[in-house]
Amino acid sequence: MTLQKILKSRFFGGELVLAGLTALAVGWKFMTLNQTMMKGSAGDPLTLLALTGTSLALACLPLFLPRRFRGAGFLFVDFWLTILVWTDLLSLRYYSDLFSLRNLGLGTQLSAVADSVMALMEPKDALLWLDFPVLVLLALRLRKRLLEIPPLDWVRAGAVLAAGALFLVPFGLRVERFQKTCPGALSSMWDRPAVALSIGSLNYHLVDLLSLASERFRGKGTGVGLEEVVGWFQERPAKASHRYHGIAAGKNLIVLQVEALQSFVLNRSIGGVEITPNLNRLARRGLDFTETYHQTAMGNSADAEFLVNTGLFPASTGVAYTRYAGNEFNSIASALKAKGYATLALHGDRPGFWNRARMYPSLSFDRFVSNRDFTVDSVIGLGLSDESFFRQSLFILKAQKTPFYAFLITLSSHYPFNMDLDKIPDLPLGDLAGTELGNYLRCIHYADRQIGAFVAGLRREGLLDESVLAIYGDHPGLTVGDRPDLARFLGVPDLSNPVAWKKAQKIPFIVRVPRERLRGGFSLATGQIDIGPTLGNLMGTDLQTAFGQDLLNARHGFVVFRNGSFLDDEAWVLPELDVAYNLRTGQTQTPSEQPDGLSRARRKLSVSDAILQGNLIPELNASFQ
Ligand code: GP9
Ligand code: MN
Repeated sequence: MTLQKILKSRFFGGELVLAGLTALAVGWKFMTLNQTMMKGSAGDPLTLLALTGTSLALACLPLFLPRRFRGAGFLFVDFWLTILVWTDLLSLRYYSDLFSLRNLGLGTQLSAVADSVMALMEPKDALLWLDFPVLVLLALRLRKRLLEIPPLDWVRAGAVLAAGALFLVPFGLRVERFQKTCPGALSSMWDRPAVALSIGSLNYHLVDLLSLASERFRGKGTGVGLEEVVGWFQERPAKASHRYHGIAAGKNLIVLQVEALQSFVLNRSIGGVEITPNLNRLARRGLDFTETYHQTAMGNSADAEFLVNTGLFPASTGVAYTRYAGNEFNSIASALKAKGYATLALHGDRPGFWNRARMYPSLSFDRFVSNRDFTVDSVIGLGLSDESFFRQSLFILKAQKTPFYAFLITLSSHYPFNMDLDKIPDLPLGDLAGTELGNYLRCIHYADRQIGAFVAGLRREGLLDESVLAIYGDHPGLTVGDRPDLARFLGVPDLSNPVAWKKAQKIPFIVRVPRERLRGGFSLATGQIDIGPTLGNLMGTDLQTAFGQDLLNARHGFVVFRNGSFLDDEAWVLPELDVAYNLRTGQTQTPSEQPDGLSRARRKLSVSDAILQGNLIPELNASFQ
């Protein structure tokens, strides 16, 4: 049958050809997008099939329209999907990231980006629109043949629906396979390009749309309204004292978030070599919070940043950085900005990772120095080596208008700790050589050395005593598989007792106050959520909507974890398991010994969730006035 005949045949009316062409055009564009991100990424047969299937399913949608609108329907589908591909391309050029519907609400940031959009366009982008003249011609032709097109009847609609569902089968299979190989990646969306490379860029957008739609459908479920949120803050007990308030007011604030830094490495040696001599010195001469626990959930590094900078809990599902970048926040940066500080975040990875490029403006960072801005002269693992990162960051801070708040996030000590081992110095690891723990110790030793060089640089430039320097670990790096090696290293029989393992996962939190005016060890239970209020106190600001406490003016520690468990200075309670542990002995005790803690913990989480889900910070701020 010739094309002419096909076009003329009644059943295969031109509309099916048009649907096929639309699918072909759309599929080709998204495949090109995949190829742009990484050559060969659309080569996996199932990914290819899933991409084609989804394109066909979307191209079927106009067939449900009344016949006079169908031609326009195909153009509509092709037009918006082409816009989507183009937005992705521009977003990749600007953020090294893909577009997400979740970032649609970031109107405030649009003006900043708008100027660059024109600059980001490239002549070859015109190729994306090459199919349009052909489709327009065919659509017009279809319109002329209106009467020959079958009207939308139930049988026909059913057939189209069945075909569409069939086309989506490879999508379902691909997503299922991805979820098995990379659990949690779809709900946290920490690296959108990585997801799109695996399942296909068009399918990534479909997942993005479906997850957003299902959240909206399920609604905002905390059951806690604004009045209750305001009430919770009003009823909050006042601080016990105001010691050291504003002791570093007007000074710079430099916060270092160190990748996978755990506290067991401090004050330990291996083969006669001190693992973290620089952190040890800082801890000795500064404020050292020795009982600090990470509170991160699905968002790892991003959750740590979020906890510290906003004093809110991580999102109950998904990740605050990728889900709520459109919200308004009170943060360390917003509080200091109000006092005339310049605010900047520095990190040697792609700006789109963890949605940072979108989240930082919402956290009131004026500037984000990413691998786009650094000279990427040496790479370890995921990005710029810590050595180069600190060397260049020092240079940037030196030129920075003061006072400033600089938030630095390191990268080289990232799991699995073996990515570029030849680039970092060895340690006399003995029988730990080649193990994950051994590699971890090497990475941490390397990170410590770079921190030492950075601190020496700050001193040389006259910045050290003009700044508060805070350092903490974002989350543990070692896994359960490392337990036997770690027990041997620590010289304990085993770490299978939950309390022993919980403690082995503690992170450091160290603060150096200008001229080392404050020193001391603090053993109250500390969480990352306490870091913002504690630094705020030293800087003379108040983070009114933070859930943590200023540790310099607190009598007792209280740390709530995202899963609803919590600990104080005595016990660790896991309500879901109906068990509690004495933190000193590791023995179990009944959770009912902590009745207040349980309701306090629940309340904190639900009020924080209500703020996040309802974007309540503006109303809360108004209520404080
Ligand atoms: C990526 C880095 C690592 O930029 O922050 O993130 P993580 O995998 O630890 O969340
Ligand atoms: Mn991390």
